[in-house]
Amino acid sequence: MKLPEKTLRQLLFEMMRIRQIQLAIESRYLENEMKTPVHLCIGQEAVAVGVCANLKKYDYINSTHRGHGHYLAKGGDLRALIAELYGREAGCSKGRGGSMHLADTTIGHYGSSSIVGGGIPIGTGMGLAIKMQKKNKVSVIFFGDGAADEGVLYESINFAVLKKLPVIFILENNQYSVCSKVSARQAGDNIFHAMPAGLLMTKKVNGNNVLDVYNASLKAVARARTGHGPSFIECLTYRIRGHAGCEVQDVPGYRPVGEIERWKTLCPIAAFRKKLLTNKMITLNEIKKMEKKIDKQIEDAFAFARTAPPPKPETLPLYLFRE
Ligand SMILES: Cc1ncc(C[n+]2csc(CCOP(=O)(O)OP(=O)(O)O)c2C)c(N)n1
Ligand SMILES: [Mg+2]
Repeated sequence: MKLPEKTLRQLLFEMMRIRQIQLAIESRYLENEMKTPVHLCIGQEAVAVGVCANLKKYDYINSTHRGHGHYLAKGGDLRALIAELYGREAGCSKGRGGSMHLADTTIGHYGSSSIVGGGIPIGTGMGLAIKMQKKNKVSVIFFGDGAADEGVLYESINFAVLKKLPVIFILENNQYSVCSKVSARQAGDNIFHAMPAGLLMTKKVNGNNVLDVYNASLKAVARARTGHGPSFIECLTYRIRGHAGCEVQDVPGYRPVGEIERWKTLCPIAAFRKKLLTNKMITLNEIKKMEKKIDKQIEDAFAFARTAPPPKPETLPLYLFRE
């Protein structure tokens, strides 16, 4: 399938934007002004971008602790993201959530969770709500390979298949759960093989190829919107940084020598950029302009967040669940 040049350039722009924002967060993280753990998605940008490019604003997503990319790709406001990291009232979760608890229901982002696998049953339930309300929406759930170790995934898949729900399960397999390699936790190389064959669309794609992710999720979205039920897409990718924090905070010794360097050569952005340049769909000058535009947005967002007021102490009891 041939995509319009505009769409291809947009995919590149979105991935570059997420990368530059991650790097900017990382470079300021040791100042210790952001009072939140951060889980960077450097190297995994193609998954968020390839999937969300097929979604409408009114579609739902549920995200994870490593969720900056999902939030931005779904159209989340950058100022509100950075303000959230700085614990400001203007943050997308009013400064109470931090990096792992981003949410903005106005763009269909129904939250990210520090509970691994936490978004899976929620997003499945949202699929049930869509079906019962006869809405033309889809519910996308992003989760990691660590969440695929949990029973809740298989219960939710069963329920989604049984009820033919418009749910799309996006497994972002970056091959590690903290320091534990996927091969030490899963019986086979392919987690998607564990899905009930023939009962839902299952696919494994190169999660570092934005077009592969885009094409697979395009099909999944079309199936979900036409009442054909759930899909499961395993996106193989790699976490370039440590589990949490910035590069210097990575724990040494749990990854084989050379593995990070090898995956750096498979960077989803560099590969796609090269493809567009080779096919004369973009020029280097245009890419430079994109970078500058993003840098400006980043400067603006950090300046905004740093000077924005924190929540007032007397408002602390607000937004808590009470019976
Ligand atoms: C239910 C639960 N179990 C364990 C943890 C501790 N924990 C936090 S992040 C993480 C790794 C999750 O790995 P994965 O789902 O692959 O996501 P990734 O960090 O690779 O993006 C674990 C085990 C948790 N937060 N919640
Ligand atoms: Mg993982």
